[in-house]
Amino acid sequence: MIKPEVVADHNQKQAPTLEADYAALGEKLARRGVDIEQLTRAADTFAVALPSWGVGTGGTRFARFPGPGEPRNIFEKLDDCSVIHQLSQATPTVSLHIPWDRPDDPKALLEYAQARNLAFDAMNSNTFQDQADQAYSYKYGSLTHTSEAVRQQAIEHNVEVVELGKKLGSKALTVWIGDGSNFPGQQHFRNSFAHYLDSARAIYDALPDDWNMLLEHKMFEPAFYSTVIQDWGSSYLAARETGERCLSLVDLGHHAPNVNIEMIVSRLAQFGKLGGFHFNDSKYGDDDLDSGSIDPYQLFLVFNELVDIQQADSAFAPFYMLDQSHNVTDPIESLMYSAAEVQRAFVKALLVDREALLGYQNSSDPLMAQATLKQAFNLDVEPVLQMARQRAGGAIDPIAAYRASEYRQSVARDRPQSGQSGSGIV
Ligand code: PSV
Ligand code: MN
Ligand code: MN
Repeated sequence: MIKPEVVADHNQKQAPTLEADYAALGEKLARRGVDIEQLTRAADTFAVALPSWGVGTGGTRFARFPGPGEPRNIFEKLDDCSVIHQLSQATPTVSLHIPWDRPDDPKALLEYAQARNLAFDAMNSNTFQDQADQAYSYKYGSLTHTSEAVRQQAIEHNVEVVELGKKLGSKALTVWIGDGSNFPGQQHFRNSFAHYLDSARAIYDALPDDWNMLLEHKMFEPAFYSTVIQDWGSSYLAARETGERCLSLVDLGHHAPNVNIEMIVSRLAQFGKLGGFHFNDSKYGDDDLDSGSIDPYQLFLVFNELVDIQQADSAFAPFYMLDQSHNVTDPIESLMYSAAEVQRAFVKALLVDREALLGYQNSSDPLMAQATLKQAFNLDVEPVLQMARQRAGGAIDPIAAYRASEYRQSVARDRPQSGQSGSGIV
């Protein structure tokens, strides 16, 4: 972790400006009847999981350009995650991907994480790649393959991931499969979905009572003609058929351009089936860009729905994770930046005057309805985020503190540059 003196020194230099900005924003909010202290406390409750694979440099299907000091194993990934949480104070958990992160000794891994103030979030299974020593290939599918033996192998992998997650204190399994087809006629749509339902049920049966199973849909890629779980409709149907604790997970990059994702959020939640999120941003497809980097207003509109649901149902607590791929930035910086962007969208959504909004909706005043949303979105809540971080022991400006710490340069001395790590094209 970064030396506490480095963070303290950074905060001390930034504190006078923050105090002034916080006081000014407090006055402004007070005029709107909002208590800034309450808002800062709410900001402090926000948490989003880190993807273990996100701390390595990703790549495209054309190339990967490894950065200095990339983590070589899950322990070094946790070291980087702990720095992100130390400075951002918004990322207390890590989501593992198996087999990429399979530990030899789960107990040792848990202790290592705990010593760094980290816990484990949802576990991710992987049947979109062949693994060393497996009997059958997933080239033509996994949980939906025409062969029962291949399906069984994929089911058993998921069950193994659940068993591992139990030892690590996780409470959810996220299932994303790449199964689909590249040519019309290649796959029987009904049969493959029926296989999916059977496989999902078999996995669900192995789930502990206090676990959730999260089904992640994605429109295309790696399959370019049809994908078995391609949209929220297929995801919803599968979750509904599988069981009560089986829910849909929305990855922001997994939809067709211009799709109204906030409305999907609302629909799934209305029927009790919204279980989780993968945050990122995109311009064309599953670009896995940093959250809020392309369309922060969409992120805000998604949180506007989430906050609306949360206020109606206090038990609503979806699993949140960042799912990004960093090709040209330092992954630690990108993840800290993204965590703050998602937190910012959450805080702004809390500022929406819901009573006024409902009034404008009921009186058919579209201009004022959208102006009510914009009033919250346009407010700069940076001092609230900074104050929440500082009070929790993090850095007022995480990127500046990280650069001042020279953490990257220091780990680069111990970790030789490699072309191996990173998740590649997914
Ligand atoms: C697939 O595109 C995905 O969004 C799934 O969540 C995978 O687990 C992840 O990306 C791998 O990077
Ligand atoms: Mn995802
Ligand atoms: Mn994705």
